[in-house]
Order: sequence, then C-alpha cells, then structure tokens
Amino acid sequence: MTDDILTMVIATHNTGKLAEIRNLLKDYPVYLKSLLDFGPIPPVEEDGATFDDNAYKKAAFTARVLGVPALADDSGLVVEALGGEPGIHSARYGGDGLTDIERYTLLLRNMKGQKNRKAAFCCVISIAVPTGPALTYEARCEGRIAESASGENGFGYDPVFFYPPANQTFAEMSISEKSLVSHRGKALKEMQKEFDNVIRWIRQQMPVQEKFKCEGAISC
Ligand code: ITT
Repeated sequence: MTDDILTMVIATHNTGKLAEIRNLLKDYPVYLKSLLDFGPIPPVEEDGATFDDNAYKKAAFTARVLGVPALADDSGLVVEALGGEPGIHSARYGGDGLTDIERYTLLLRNMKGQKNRKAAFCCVISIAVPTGPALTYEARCEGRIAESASGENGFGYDPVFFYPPANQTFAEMSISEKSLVSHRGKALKEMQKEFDNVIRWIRQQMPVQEKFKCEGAISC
C-alpha cells in the first residue's frame, strides 16, 4: 500500500449493498475498507426526513468517528400506490426484526388487487470527510411491483422489483446486470464521471498529518 492511494470506508451494515458498492468501485484507485475493518462504532440514528439527510448523517458520522473519508448510501423503494411508502423507511417496513422475505411479503400483501404497480428505487450516495463537508450523488430506477416474488440474487426488495426493460426482477439479474441500470449503479456512475475531482477534493479536505523526525531513535 503506498501513501498515494486514498483510503475510504464504505459506511454500511448491509452486506448486499456492500457487495454492490465494492463491485462498482473495484477499478477505482482507492483502497476500500468496510466497517468490519474497524472496531464497533456507535449506531447512527437515521431520523432524517429524506434519503439525502440520512446518507449525509451516516457518511459524516462515520468519517468523524473513524478519521477517514466515508461513503454512505441511503436508499429505498418508493411505491406510488402506497403514497411513496416504504421510502425512507424501507429497511424497517413492518417493524424491526423482520427478514427481507417478511418485508417484501408484507409489501405484496399491501399491494394485493392494486392496478397501479409503479415503483422506483432511489439512492443517495454521500461522501464525507472527518471535518464535515460532503459530496452527494443521487439517482432513481423506475420499475413495477411484481405480482409475486421471483429470483434468488440481490437483497431486500429485489425479488419483487420488476424491471421492464430487462423483463426480469432485479433478483433474476446478476450483480453486474443490475448495477448497470440500478439506482445505486447510476448514482456511482455520476461520481465516476468526476472521480479525479472527487479524489482531489477529499485530499484538500483531509487534515495534514505532520511527520516528525525522531532525534536519536533507531527507528520510528
Ligand atoms: P445501512 O444503513 O447500514 O447502509 P440499511 O439496509 O439500513 O443499511 P437503508 O437505511 O439505506 O440501509 O435502507 C435501505 C433499504 O432499502 C434496504 O434495507 C432494502 O430493504 C431497500 N433497498 C435499497 N436498495 C435496494 C436494492 O438495490 N435492492 C433491494 N432492496 C433495496
């Protein structure tokens, strides 16, 4: 590892998201760490009113606590016929402690008989530095809520999110196929377009670590 390569932590506890973000950033000149590379840190309260608020909270808090730049993703499924729900509450839809299968089964039940099945996945990516400032990228992916679950890949609501251009649910697509069109893939693609500037910006914002020569010591 050289000093030239920037270290960034991906601030998520969701292993599905982590796998997608790692896959999307694998060719970037940045050394990616996950929260598992650090000791436990206190949980962030995701009580913001928007995806944007929550993404910033997660990124800024993690960067401040760990002292390294952090990338966080806040995302969710917005269903038109349900007035935008589960939206920012997607991870907790139906209450804490439910599995992904129980959550999307509840969604299918709430959509039973509903003709309007329009839905969109939304994603906000926030990259924050320990002193607070952050960059933000956002994107959506339009689709429909399927009548029943299908597919084994992905995570969360993927088995019930039907993506018409592929004639498949997200869970029937591979991670690379999904990332080409998904909310997360598109948001990270936006970041990629100006990645050199992102790196420059992060370096400018990071506190300079002074190095001292140790007089008389054999090695420091
Ligand atoms: P972190 O906050 O630790 O990142 P989380 O799962 O709690 O993990 P969010 O608060 O952003 O993350 O909630 C996002 C939820 O939206 C996620 O748990 C899924 O249920 C759903 N979701 C987001 N993106 C998805 C995707 O690509 N496929 C399926 N479901 C997705």
